[in-house]
Amino acid sequence: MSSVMVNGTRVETVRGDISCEQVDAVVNAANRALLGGGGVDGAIHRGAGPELLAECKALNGCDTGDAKMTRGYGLPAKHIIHTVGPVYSESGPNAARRLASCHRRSMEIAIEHGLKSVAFPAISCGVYGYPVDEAAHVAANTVVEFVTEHPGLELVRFVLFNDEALRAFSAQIERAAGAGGHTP
Ligand code: AR6
Repeated sequence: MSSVMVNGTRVETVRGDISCEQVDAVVNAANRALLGGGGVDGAIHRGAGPELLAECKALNGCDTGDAKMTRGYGLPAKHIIHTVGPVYSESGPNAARRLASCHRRSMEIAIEHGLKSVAFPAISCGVYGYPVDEAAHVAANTVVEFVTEHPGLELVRFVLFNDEALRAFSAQIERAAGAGGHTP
């Protein structure tokens, strides 16, 4: 677990199930169809209920690296920002750029809608096969850079499912915050 302040935004890591997070928006690690799946996507659809699938059907899918928002329905979170991470083995040199784009687009949408708190899972680190240390490096750099340039978010929380991911994301956030952030 770690917590740093960067330009007025708290950036933190916790261990847990993202579908239980009480924040303005949880980010879903979805696929391009946006019609549900396993892992984070399964937990979010189960928690939100069938109305979520109905809203997702009207979105006409989502490109890799982009994001689209829905209501949270039965989740404690008010909104869900669905993003599509890269499949690591298919993305070659584009993997990091696409993963960074997922994080950036999700935070842009949150700010556009006046949201203050966003929770991310370890996008692409499950079925999509992104090595967790590499993904943590990209996610931490992208979030720290984004909040340094865009004030408005009060909280960006990474919700990790296991100790390996928690350790990797905590270390990378502390490193990325480095000169810019401070530990309270
Ligand atoms: N809360 C937080 N983290 C979780 C949870 C949870 N409830 N469940 C799993 N994780 P994944 P991806 C962790 O596979 O790699 C789906 O079928 C998990 O341990 O959910 O982006 C979609 O429909 C891993 O570290 O997402 C897509 O088809 C991380 O979250 C595809 O999988 C991401 O694992 C997306 O694959």
